[in-house]
Amino acid sequence: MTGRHRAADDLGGYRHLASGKVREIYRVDDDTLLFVATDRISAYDHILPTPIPDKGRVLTAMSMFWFDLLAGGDGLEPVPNHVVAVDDPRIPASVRGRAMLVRRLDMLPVECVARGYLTGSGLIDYRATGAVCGVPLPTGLVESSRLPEPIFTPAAKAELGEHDENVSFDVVVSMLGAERAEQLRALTLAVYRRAAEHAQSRGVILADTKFEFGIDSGGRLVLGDEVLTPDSSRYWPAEGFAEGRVQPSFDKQYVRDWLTSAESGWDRHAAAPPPELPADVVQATRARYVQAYELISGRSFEDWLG
Ligand code: Q0N
Repeated sequence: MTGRHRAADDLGGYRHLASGKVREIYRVDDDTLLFVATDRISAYDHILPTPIPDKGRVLTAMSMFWFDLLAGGDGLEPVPNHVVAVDDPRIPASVRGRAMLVRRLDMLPVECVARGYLTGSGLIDYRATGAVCGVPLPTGLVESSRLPEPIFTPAAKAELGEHDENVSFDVVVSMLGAERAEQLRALTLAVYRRAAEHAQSRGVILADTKFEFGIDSGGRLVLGDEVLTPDSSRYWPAEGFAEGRVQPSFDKQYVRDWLTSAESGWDRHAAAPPPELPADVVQATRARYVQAYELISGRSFEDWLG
């Protein structure tokens, strides 16, 4: 331990098991975990000191919309997931609406990323090598280019605070074997295509997304973590999309614009932690999360568990 992170506390008598930047996992019993989305928000690799009210509930509602759709809600092949319940007496009242009871899985140590557009670490790899995770791409692509077809760009999990490391498909084969690796690639791309098509129909581009899979007690591959949220995905407004420039983030653009404005007084390349967000930036950002959920799901956030 570096000492930069304090251990998270237990919750409602459940032992704290693991932390993400903005999520926490607790042990309920031998087979069941409590997966909690917090209101914390990250930007420029920092967790900001100001929470976004309802962010945890919106992201949980959005994950559940996608888990339900992928489980057959769209009439296509059901994709199994780890969710047991979101409305259950075992969920402490303090986290109701932003917590899921999930089945304990044997998590695979690979971040399964699908990309339909070129940006972020994909663009960096492409500029250096002409490929992303060993997948060769045509010459002449630029920031935000749509790819000829979606690609599987796995990453190996890094320690908390480090960036996951992009790896080639062959590294996944060496870690998990060819059969499991091919199954992961096929499922990741199939789920991405399904979600991107749905998002497109709602006027939103799903540029890329990251899944975590686990193996259940019957040896089946199961979707874990949260899925297709703005924290695990890049969502861009379809309106105004143009390659050749960085696209505005559907959810975090107000935060980024303010943090990089003179008004914040913050230098994102210096060591200092980011400052508290002003109330108007918090409210605009909360509204963007709610808008993204309602647009993509066609559901009203008011109807989500309160
Ligand atoms: C688990 N993590 C990943 C998000 C990322 N269903 C499960 N069964 C067993 N373990 C896990 C899950 C799930 N999901 C996944 N850690 C444990 C890391 N998390 C940490 C919290 O933030």
